[in-house]
Amino acid sequence: MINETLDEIRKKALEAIGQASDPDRLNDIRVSVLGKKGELTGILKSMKDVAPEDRPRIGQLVNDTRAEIEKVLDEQKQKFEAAILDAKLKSEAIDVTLPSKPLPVGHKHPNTIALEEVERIFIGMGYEVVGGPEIERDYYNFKALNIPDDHPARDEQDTFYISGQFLLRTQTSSAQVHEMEKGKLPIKMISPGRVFRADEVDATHSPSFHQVEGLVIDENITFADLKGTLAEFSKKLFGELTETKFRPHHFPFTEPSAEMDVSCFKCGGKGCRFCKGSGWIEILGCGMVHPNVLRMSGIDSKKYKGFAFGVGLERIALLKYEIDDMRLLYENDIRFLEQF
Ligand code: 2U9
Repeated sequence: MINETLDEIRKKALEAIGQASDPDRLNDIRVSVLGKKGELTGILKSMKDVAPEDRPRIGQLVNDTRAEIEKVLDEQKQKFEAAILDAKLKSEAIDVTLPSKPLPVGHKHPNTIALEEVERIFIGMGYEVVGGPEIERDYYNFKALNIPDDHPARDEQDTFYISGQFLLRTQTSSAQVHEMEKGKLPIKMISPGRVFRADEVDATHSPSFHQVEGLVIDENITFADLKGTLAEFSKKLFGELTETKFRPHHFPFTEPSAEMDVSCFKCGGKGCRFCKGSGWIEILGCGMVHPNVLRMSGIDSKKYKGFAFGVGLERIALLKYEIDDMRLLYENDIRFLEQF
């Protein structure tokens, strides 16, 4: 009788194990068959009804059945665990031979693109790129550049004064004065950098913008060197067909001084909306370095001559990329910057 019941329990348990679809179900079977209140445990409890001489044999039978069910349960559990591990490994597998996902790459600011272009052109002509401090002494920003104490450019409205003799430079010429003071000649340099002027913000003005200034000092430098250099620069920047025109002007630090126009690179000089019908576009200021400027930095103005020029970097960027409002260059709207 017990034999048959045991056989029944064994068959039922093995069948249930064979049909179990996950480890939880296996656990339920373990509890219902082998647990404290399980079917097999129930048999052990009813051993008291078995004749004493039969007990060892029945006991052995129960233990064998238990061992067999446990063994099948364990095997099945291991199969499930192996399958789960296998699925996990498959889902986490990385194919290292796949090409990488493209990472979003930033864009250069139009000012940076324009600066790199200008630097490339002058480096190609043998110029050195020299930086300088944005906070300057009054002397380097004004006096050494032949801008006397009562000159309108010193007006509080134009210059951010810090304290005492210190101010935010209004032009990068100050960096060139430092270079001249070193006493190493000849000089052939450009000095790009940020400058500051107490201007209201509008489409063409900002209290902080960038300049690239150039300075060449050597024996026998003439206005022809200046014209040739800047004509070549213009062709490289705006195209080989670009023509240049010099108009007389005045700067305290150069004598004679001029402003340079380039033929409109949109219409080729015929006149269009871009050049406001004139065929010319104003690009930069320039001139022969004033003898006072050379002398103040300890350079023999009889022996040495120089030419200098200054260009607004934002102006170049606005023209080259046909941007009609300078404020766009400072807002750093990614949708704007992505176009360049
Ligand atoms: C030294 C001597 C002379 C630099 C020069 C200009 C003319 C000029 C403007 C361009 C647009 C300023 O940014 S802007 O508003 N600059 O017109 N700059 S000559 O002359 C120098 C520089 C250094 C020692």
